[in-house]
Amino acid sequence: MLLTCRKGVRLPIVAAIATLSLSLLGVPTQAAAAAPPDIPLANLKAHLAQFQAIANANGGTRAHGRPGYLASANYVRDRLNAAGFTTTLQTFTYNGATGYNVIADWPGGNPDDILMIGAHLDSVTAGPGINDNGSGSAAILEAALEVSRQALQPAKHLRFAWWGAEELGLRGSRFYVNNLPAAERTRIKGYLNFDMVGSPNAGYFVYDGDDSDGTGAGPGPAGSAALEQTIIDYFTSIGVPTRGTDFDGRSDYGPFIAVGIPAGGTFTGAEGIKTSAQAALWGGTAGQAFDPCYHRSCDTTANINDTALDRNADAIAHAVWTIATAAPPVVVWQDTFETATGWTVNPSGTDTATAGQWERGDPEATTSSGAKQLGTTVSGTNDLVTGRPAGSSAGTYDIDGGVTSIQSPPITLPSSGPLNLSLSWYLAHGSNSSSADYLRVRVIGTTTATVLNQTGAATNRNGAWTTATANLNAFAGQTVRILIDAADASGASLVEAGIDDIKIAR
Ligand code: PHI
Ligand code: ZN
Ligand code: CA
Repeated sequence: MLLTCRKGVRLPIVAAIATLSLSLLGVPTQAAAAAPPDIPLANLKAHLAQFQAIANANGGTRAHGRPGYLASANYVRDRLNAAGFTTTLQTFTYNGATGYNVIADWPGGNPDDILMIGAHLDSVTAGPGINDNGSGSAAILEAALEVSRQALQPAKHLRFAWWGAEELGLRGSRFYVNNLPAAERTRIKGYLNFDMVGSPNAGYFVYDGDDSDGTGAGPGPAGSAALEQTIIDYFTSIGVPTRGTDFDGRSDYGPFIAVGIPAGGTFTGAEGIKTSAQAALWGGTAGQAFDPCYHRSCDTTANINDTALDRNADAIAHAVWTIATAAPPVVVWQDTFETATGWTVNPSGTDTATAGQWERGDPEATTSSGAKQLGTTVSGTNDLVTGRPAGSSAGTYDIDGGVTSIQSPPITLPSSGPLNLSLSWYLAHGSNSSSADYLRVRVIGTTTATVLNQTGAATNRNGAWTTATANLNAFAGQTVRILIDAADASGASLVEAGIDDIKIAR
């Protein structure tokens, strides 16, 4: 346990003067104590004892619709209010009973860049639910209280949530996500979920957001892999091996990934049986469930592996501090195509297209067996498009006769990374297309990187904006150009393409 002082950190004199002068300039300074904290196990266990006492006083359960649930919600909310959080008790109805979500916002941070952390607070009716999910509830509560103790000023806005009625089908988290206004939904850039993190016969599972295991459900929304890696990094740092657990939506992150919000989390196992390989990896008992009291009356304070609970709480703190206090990416270069920035059509002079050449403008929509050229852009009014007008039919201003290309102005990249390019694109074609047709985006410096290479096919493909990303670290310090080309080759086909919002961020 790290017992060094958190608030009264003694800064070296030079750092102290630098900090002082920054504060005199009105520049917000982040206390040097932003290192992820070590969450005290005793605090976690005190919360679990309170959840147990609440169950004991309310018929042995903290289930949806029972008084022990609302008492649990009030316990959590009172502590957050006392710590300076702005809390809301969101109500919903399920199965004829009122359910409650406790939502707690930490004031400050970028309101357009929200990190959410959640856990379900309800138990099943059969028992007090101390591992499922007093453990996750206590762990995120203690992380929130530590944010307050440190007076953390993260770059991101932090929002913690305790969900009701998870055990009846993710009811509280579904209600929350489905009732978020669309604008608010897009501000939530990540969601971390903790459901069962103190299983007595614990495994150390991290949600397989990148589907590197290749089992069950596929990968989560873009960004889930990075959340997974941040959590794995912590366990690696303490020498605890982890394994993936399928990202199948069997807990409150399900509604988040369903609307495209990246998610991550940990899990120490439920009714599944620990294999001998897993017992060799982590200790514990092979041939026995990770939690033999899963959904039973014996899921009490005696049903907790202290080491697992402590490690997971520290992993949560590590993830929250790392993600929320990371310096926001700086845009190195971007083009939204709203104004002319010096792109050159046919830069090599070898283009063969006879129609549908790249141009910047306000695109007109065409349809032919579905959307082809899109009349919508990703931002603003203009994009880069192959033949801006609609013409009298979809085939009028599509690409014809060969290749059309367009090249960006020179872009000077900073000498160190990380450098990440993102862009939006679509390729649309009719069933008369073939693999000879394509849309390609390359970055050209001393070497060439292919960002996108989408070929056609003899099927109908409708236009739909999609994002592509590429790492440009290899080009750090170089002056590069982006070259975009598209082709209707090898026989006339209906081919349309568009590009918008190219961004390089560090
Ligand atoms: N949500 C289940 C248990 C569970 C937790 C399953 C986490 C998978 C994962 I990952 C329950 O509350 O019973
Ligand atoms: Zn459960
Ligand atoms: Ca999977």
